[in-house]
Formats: sequence, structure tokens, C-alpha cells
Amino acid sequence: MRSKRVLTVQDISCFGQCSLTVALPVLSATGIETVILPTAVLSTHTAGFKGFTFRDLSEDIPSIIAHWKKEGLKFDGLYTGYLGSKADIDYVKEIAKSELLNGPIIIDPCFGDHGKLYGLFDEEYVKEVRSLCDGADFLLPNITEACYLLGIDYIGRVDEEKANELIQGLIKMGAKNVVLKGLSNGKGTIGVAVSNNEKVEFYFHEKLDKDYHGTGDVFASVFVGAYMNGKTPFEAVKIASNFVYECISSTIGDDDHPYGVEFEPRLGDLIAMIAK
Ligand code: PXL
Repeated sequence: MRSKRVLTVQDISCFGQCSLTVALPVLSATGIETVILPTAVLSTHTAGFKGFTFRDLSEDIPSIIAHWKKEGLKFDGLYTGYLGSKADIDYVKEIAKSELLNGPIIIDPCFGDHGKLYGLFDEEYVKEVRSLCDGADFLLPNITEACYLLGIDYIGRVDEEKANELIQGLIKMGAKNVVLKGLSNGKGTIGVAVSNNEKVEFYFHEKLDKDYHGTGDVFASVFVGAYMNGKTPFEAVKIASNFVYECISSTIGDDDHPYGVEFEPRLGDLIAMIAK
């Protein structure tokens, strides 16, 4: 049996352990054939670095799509992360409804955190991402992104009840299922809510006292890999949460490593989690 083939569309941040430098190794470790469509090349990610370069690759995308169509390529899933422009969002929509895709659409909105938008984005971009979420099989926002997508003020602390409300709003907006990250129930834990058709389930675990950039990308990539391997959405959330926890604990002692998580030495554990 051939392995599943997933197309992931996001930027290449050359340095910084996020977007494609995470998605590609993580998905490969889960046994997924990974096809990439880079939307831009940046010297580093945009959080915590100044003066980064940004080369927009959007112009190349139409001919890449046309070539893939000509070759009759097929993808079993589509996973998007940090895109970068309205044009990229339009191309993703085109791929999603084309003959290239025969499988789930998994969208990580990837435009903000901690109540704020990432540096290069504005409300106009949020509006475009909103339209991309319509019809997504899984939408994976953090609390900031959920609030922006719903057009409401940022809610600092989201418990199970509030999470349910946000999820119902996002489903009304057009997402079929939602994985909402970053919940807190006030007991030193962090949690994820996952809706699967009508049902919402929660997974909480101990919160580590340090935030790292790129953990959303690690989470989303593991979720996609696990789900495409036949795990239920809830199992995929558990594996992704536990893996991110492991990666953060590995990185915490390393003061020279503030820009991302050291996920690479843990990939063996991920392979074992998927095989279980
Ligand atoms: O991890 C999300 C991400 C991806 N790519 C770039 C980013 C960010 C978040 O800031 O700047 C370029």
C-alpha cells in the first residue's frame, strides 16, 4: 500500500524551526509523503528577529499548479500554515477545489498569537483567511486566531464552556471541525478542544512555564500526520499535545535556543507514538 501523500502550503523560514522546516521532517517521520508548496522564503521567522528578508514566491504558484495538473498529480490531503498574502490564499482555494485534491483540507490559520497579529498581517488578511476556513475539514486556531476570525475581542482565558462557544461560532462560519488550542482551566494545565461532528472533547495536560515560537506548527504537523495515519481526531490531538510537551521540556534547559523547539531529537518518540 502506498503511503498517504499530503500537500503542505506554507513559507520557508530558513532559520527558526517553524513552518516548512518543521512540517517536512515531522510529516516525513509520521510516514507521510510530503509535497511542499513554499509561498515565500524568509531569512528567519518574523517573531523575535529584526531585519529579516522576505521573498514572495506567489508569482511562481500558478505555473506550479498548472504543471501538477498536467502531470495528473493527486494529493490525499491539503494542509496549510503561514501563507503570507491574499494571492496565496486564492491559490490554496483553487487547489482545494481542483482535481489535484482528494482528501481532507486542514487549515492552521497561522496569523497571530497572544492577542496580536504576526508582524506582516492586518485585518484584511484575517478576512481572507476567514474565507479559506469555509469548508475546511479541520480548522486549528489558537485563541487569538479564533477571536480574530470571529471578529470578537481577545479572550485571555478560555475554559471548556467558552471553548464550546468559540467552536460553535467557527462551525457556523463554515469549518466542519475545529481543534482549538491554548485552553486553560485554572489548574496549571493547558488544553485543546476538538470537535468531531457534533461532539466536543477536551485534552488537558500540565502546562510548562515557557512559550516557544513554532510550537503551533509542530502541533499542526503532528496532528496532520497522525490523522492521515488513521488516528481519530482526538487521538491525533493527544499525540500532538504530548509531542509538543516533550519538545518544550527538551528545549527549556537550553538558553541558547529561544527561537523554536528542539523537536529533532524527539522524532523517534513521535514515530513510536504513531505506531502504537
Ligand atoms: O510559526 C508561524 C510562523 C511561520 N512563518 C513565519 C512566521 C511565523 C510566526 O511568526 O513569522 C514567517
